[in-house]
Amino acid sequence: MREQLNKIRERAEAQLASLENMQELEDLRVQMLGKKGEITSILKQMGSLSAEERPKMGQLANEVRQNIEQLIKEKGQLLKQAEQQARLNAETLDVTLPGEAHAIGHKHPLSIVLDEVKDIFIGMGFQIATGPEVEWDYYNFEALNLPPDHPARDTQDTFYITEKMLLRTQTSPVQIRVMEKQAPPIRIIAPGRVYRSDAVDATHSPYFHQIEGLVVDEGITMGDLKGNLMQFAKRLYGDNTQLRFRPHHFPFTEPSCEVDVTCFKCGGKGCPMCKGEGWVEILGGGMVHPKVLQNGGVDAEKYSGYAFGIGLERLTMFRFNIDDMRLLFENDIRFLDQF
Ligand code: 2NL
Repeated sequence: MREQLNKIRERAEAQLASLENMQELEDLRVQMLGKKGEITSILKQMGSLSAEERPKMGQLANEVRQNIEQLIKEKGQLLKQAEQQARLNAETLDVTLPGEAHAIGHKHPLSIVLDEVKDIFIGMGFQIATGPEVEWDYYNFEALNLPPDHPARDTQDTFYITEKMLLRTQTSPVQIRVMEKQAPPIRIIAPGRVYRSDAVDATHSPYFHQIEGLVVDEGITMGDLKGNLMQFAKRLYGDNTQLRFRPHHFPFTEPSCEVDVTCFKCGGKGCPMCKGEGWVEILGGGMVHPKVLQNGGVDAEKYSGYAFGIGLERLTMFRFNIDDMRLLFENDIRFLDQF
């Protein structure tokens, strides 16, 4: 029995030396020390020993068991360390490698200029109003005093959905809707996309953006229009900017005007940008026609108002020196990355 025990110990030592992982180690533990293990089966034979031999064998068996337990524990620690080291080697991270560059988007030039325009008008007490792009003929034309035979109403110029429904050609319908809902004082700008049946070229597109403004209150005059727009132009183009008002005609304003700013390229001396004029046109406006006020439910005896319309594409092209409007809609990343 002594010999058997020593053999077991030797075999355990030999197997431990060639073990390679925790699972094999656990298998060995069960085989040696488990309930049906080799040590246990030796202990079961103890009954056949003499009373003298029994405690000696018992002691030896315990020694061998403790010995093997100790060896398994040590081997276990070694294996654990080796496994950890192997994991560390496999998961090595080179922090000096260049990172993956993520391109972050940025505002479209139209949005850059629109946000600036909004900021300026918000600073003067205006609110931003929006409305549907698919509009009733009533809000787009009729309420704005556009007679049935007006050229803008021609199917050649406007995208009709049905006889009474169309893609808005201006953002004025938003302002009619605001007048219907809200009593004066009204101070709003209505920015948004509008549609005209135009062929694409360097200065035309079937869709573009308008920023319309509307102020309605008691005692509003052309002086308010001039003062507010002067303030706007100076904020947008600098304090030296001057405005020139030219008489014009719109069906929805009376009197009406077109407004030029001193050419920001040459400062007014005359250059190719302003075609030698020293001035470039940036907007149209005027005093809201009394019929239009009434169509919006506003008492034209008590209140008066001014309105204006600005083309966002034109403003943006001036601002960034862009000579072809198509660039603003083609979404060529080589162009957009410059802003
Ligand atoms: C342009 C400039 C303009 C308006 C828009 C307007 C809106 C209401 C009442 C009266 Cl609700 N007018 N908008 C006025 C003048 C000019 O846009 O060149 N349009 C063709």
